[in-house]
Amino acid sequence: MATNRTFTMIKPDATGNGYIGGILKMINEAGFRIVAMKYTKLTKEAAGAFYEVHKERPFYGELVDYMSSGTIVAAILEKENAVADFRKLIGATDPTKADEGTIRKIYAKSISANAVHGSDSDENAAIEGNFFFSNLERF
Ligand code: FUP
Repeated sequence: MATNRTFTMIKPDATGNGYIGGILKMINEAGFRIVAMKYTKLTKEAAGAFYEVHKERPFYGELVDYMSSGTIVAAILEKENAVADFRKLIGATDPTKADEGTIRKIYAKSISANAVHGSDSDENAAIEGNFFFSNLERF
């Protein structure tokens, strides 16, 4: 069952380049409500745990190093059909393949430093949201 919530991170390339405001503006203008938000930094261990599902992929080590290299913004977003609509808003993983007007097309540097994360299912949105925030029923 759809939860109408998704989880996002604004990644180190985007926070470092001063894109937090621009990205949050696009998220708000697309109709998402920010339920919870945190400006923080992942340790290598935390990044490794967050991306555990990609452990066997060749880019895992690089991904963990990159995601723990700078500050991030973690947030839970709410909207009808949140997971699918947010994936549409951010665009393809590789920014050279992302549609015009998507967040990654506008702000991402490369396939690894691709500006934002968006959950790929309701189940993962819940798992990823719980990784950063507790007692979500408060909101
Ligand atoms: P996405 O769901 O669009 O974030 O993409 P994936 O789940 O396939 O990948 C997760 C993260 O791994 C991406 F955001 C960036 C990184 N990645 C690479 O560095 N190289 C690749 O070839 C694919 C993904």
